[in-house]
Amino acid sequence: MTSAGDFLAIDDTIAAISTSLGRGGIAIVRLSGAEALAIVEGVFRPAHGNRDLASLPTHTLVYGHIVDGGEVLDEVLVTVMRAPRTYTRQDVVEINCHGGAVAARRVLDAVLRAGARLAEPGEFTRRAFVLGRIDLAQAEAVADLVSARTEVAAAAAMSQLAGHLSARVDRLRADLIDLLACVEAAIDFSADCLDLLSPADLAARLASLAEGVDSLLARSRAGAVLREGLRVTIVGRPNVGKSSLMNALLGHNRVIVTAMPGTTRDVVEETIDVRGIPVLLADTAGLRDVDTEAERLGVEMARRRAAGSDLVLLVIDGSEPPHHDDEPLLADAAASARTLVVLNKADLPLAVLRHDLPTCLRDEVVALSAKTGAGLEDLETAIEAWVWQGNSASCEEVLVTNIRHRQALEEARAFLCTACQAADVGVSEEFIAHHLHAARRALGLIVGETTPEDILDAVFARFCLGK
Ligand SMILES: Nc1nc2c(ncn2[C@@H]2O[C@H](COP(=O)(O)OP(=O)(O)OP(=O)(O)O)[C@@H](O)[C@H]2O)c(=O)[nH]1
Ligand SMILES: [Mg+2]
Repeated sequence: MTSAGDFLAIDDTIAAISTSLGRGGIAIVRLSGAEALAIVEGVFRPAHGNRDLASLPTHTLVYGHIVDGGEVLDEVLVTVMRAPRTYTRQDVVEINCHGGAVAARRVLDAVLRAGARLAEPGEFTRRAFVLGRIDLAQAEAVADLVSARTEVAAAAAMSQLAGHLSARVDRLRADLIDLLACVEAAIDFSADCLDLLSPADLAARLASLAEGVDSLLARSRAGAVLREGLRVTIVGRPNVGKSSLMNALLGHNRVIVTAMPGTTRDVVEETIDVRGIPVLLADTAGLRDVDTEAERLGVEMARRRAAGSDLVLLVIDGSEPPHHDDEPLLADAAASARTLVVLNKADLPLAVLRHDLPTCLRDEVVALSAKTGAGLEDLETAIEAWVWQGNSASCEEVLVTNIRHRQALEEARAFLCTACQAADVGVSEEFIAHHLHAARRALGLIVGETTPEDILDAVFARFCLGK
C-alpha cells in the first residue's frame, strides 16, 4: 500500500486495468507517466513493420502482440497519447487486450515487470487534478459518473465534470476576493476609502454573496438523493398490501404475497428507478403486537429501517373501515415531514375516506391498487415531488450532489452570515475581513484549492482501481 505522501509523487509510471474485472470482450490496461511509452515498447511487438512507439505521432493506434521473452501473451491494439492532451496530462498508453479473468492480468503483469508501478485507486484522476487539468469537484464527478445509478444522476455528474459547479464556486470566490480587497483597503487607508465601500454597499455585497451560496445549497438535498439514492421504507399493518406494492413498483414478483396476515418477516430491499431518482426500496413486516419471536424481530427490524429512511410509505387498506391499529401509525405520519400515506386496494369500494385521516395528511394521500397498478403513477409523481420540493428536476441548473461540497458551502455561509451581522452593527473591518478569508477558504475546499492532504486521500480512496 502506498502511503499518502508517496501518492503525490507523479514522476513514476503507473499502470492498472481500467475496465471492470468481469468477463468481457475487451479490457484496457492503462499506463501514465514519463516512461509509459518506453515500458510498453519493451513488451510490445507490432504486427507490421518495425515501428517503435516512441516515433509515433500522438493519438495513434497500433496493432500487435504483447510478448514476454518468446511467448505471445495477447493480441492487442495499443493507443499512444502524448502529454499534455491526455487524461492525466502525462504520456498515456492504453493497451486494448482481451477481457476476462486472465488475459488483462497477464498484460498488466508484463508491464509491471517492465517497470511500471501498480496504480492506487483513483491515482490516474489524482494526477489529472495535481497537474491542473481538472479541479477537485470535477475529479469527484468522475467517481460519481462511474457509480451513477440512473440517467438523471449521470447527467448531474456530467454537468459537474464539465465544470458547471466549479464555475459557480469560482464566481463566488472571485466576488469574495474583490470584496475582501475593498475591506482590506478600507482597513489600510480608512479615511480615503470610505467612498469606495459605504456601510450600505458592504452590507449589500455580503448579502448577495450569502444568497449565491444559498442558491447552491437550496438543491443540495435533491442532489444528495441523486448521488446516494433515496431510502424508502414501506410500512403498515399486516395484510394491507405492502409486499404487493413492493412487487408492483418493482414490476415483478420479488416478495411473497398471501392472504394471511404476517407473511413478511424480513426486510427485503431492492433498488428501483423512479423518474430518474435511484430509490432503495424496502418491504417490511406488518406492524402489530405479536407473540412469536420471529415476527417480533421482524417488527423491530421494520421500525429500525423506517427510522433510518428518508421517506416512509405508510400503507392503509382502503377497502376496510378505519382500523384502530392504524391510528398510532397515522399520528406518527402526521408528525413527520417524511411520510406519504398510500390508500391501497382502491380497486375495491373504498371504506376509508380522506376525512377519516388526520387533516394535515389529507392532501398528501395517494389512492392506488397494488393489484391492478392503477394509481402507481400518482405515487411516483408524489415521490418525485417530495424529492424536488417544487424545484424542477432539470440538471441544467447546477446541482450540489456531494456531502463534502454541501458542508463546505454551509461553512462558507456561516462565515458570511457572521460577517453580515458584524457589518450591521458596525463591528471593525478587521473582524469582517477575517470572516471573509474563512469563507473563501471554505469555498476553496470544493475545488481543491485549500483542501488538506488527508481529505484528498479520502476523496481519491473512494475511486475504483484504474480510474
Ligand atoms: N383487491 C386487492 N387486494 C390486494 C391489493 N394489494 C394486496 N392485496 C391482497 O391483500 C393480501 C395481502 O397482501 P400482501 O401484499 O401480502 O400484504 P402485506 O401488507 O405485505 O402483508 P404482511 O406481509 O402480512 O404484513 C393479499 O391477498 C393480496 O392479494 C390490492 O390493491 N387490491
Ligand atoms: Mg408482506
